[in-house]
Amino acid sequence: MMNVEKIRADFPILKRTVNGKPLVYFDNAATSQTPQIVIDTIVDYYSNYNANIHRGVHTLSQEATDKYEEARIKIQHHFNAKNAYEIILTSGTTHSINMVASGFASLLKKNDEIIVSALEHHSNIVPWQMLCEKTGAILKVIPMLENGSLDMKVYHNLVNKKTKLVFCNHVSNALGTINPIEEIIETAHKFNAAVLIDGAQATPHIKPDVQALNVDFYVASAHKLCGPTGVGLLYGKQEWLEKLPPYQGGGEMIDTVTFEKTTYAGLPHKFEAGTPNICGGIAFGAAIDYMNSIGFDSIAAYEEALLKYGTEELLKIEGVKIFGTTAKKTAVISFNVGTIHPYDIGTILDKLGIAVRTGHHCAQPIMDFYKIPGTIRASFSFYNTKEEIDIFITALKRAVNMFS
Ligand code: C6P
Repeated sequence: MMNVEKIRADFPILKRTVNGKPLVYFDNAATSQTPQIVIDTIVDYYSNYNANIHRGVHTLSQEATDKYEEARIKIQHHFNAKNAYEIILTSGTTHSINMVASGFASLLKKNDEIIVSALEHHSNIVPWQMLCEKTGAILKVIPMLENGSLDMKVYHNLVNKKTKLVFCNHVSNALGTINPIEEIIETAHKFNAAVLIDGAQATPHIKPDVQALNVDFYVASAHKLCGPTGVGLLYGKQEWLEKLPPYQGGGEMIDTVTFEKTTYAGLPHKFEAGTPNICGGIAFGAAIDYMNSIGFDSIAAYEEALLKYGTEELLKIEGVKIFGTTAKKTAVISFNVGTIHPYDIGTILDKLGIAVRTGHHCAQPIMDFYKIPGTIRASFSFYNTKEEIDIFITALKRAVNMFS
């Protein structure tokens, strides 16, 4: 059993007020809050061993390098990657996807096919459209169904021997749907297509095992799982990372440089040009330790109870329509109330101390599917409580009354 009061005490921000009311933070899918141990790790880095890594023989540089590489190993173990050098530290999910998309420009030819799901964040759509413009490859879409799941029958018909790559999120940010990524990966592999899974919304709730999934690329951002912003990972199978060309040229990604020819460093450095977010990487490791100290089974069970309670209470309010109603979903509730604009409700909730996200959630194709401008999205974390849901429901009723 999780001791939520004890966990809440780890997060200094949860003690603050907003507009004179205790903060109720239900915007965890946008970014999670930061526990003291991660804040302390950041302070410790800048107070005691701030230095550039892989470059110096001096003590501070050695200490920073050791901590950074220790973080990479923590991340490797967390995702169960076979090798630490298959973990590329990036600035986040968006950066990781762009790295792979840019690399595939040299592997695709005209009329090759790549497949995207209808449930994607813009980060997992736009880089691929740019890739298609460059290469003449064709983008195919797995459609979605009314309940927010993917139409897997269509997927099975879309994959064929022209398919080179399939990319899909593990969990939809706008709806919370957990996608059948095992089936997506297995089917793609029958046709030798590579698969990239966007784990930005799954990693706060689920511990992915990249070897068991047999996935080719898995990407995520630290800031969604109690780490800092500006850091994330690209996991890639060794054979794929070796096939892809470097994303950027610069310091630390080379083996030798002359004006005639440059040879590149091995993995992971080939993809880590320039000074990385050293402190961020180390703090990412601390965040993973923190999440594991709570335990992903406990997190999933607790958040499921919050989701169930929140959904039941919300549906008692007249006019509420929830988008994304699959049985397998994370603790995200995307909804509207009658014809009230989501932004209007979000603004009033903020006046009452409650943080939710409103709008299209960087997933406009999903909003177009439902023919709505956007939704109100309440996304829960393991440090939220049923009491906070009660406060949210009372506030929402007040907001709705103001508009009816
Ligand atoms: N979604 C949300 O409120 P970055 O910004 O690179 O850390 O993550 C981008 C991203 C990619 N894929 C998915 C599924 C995501 O949810 C996100 C970020 C936030 O839903 C901010 S837009």
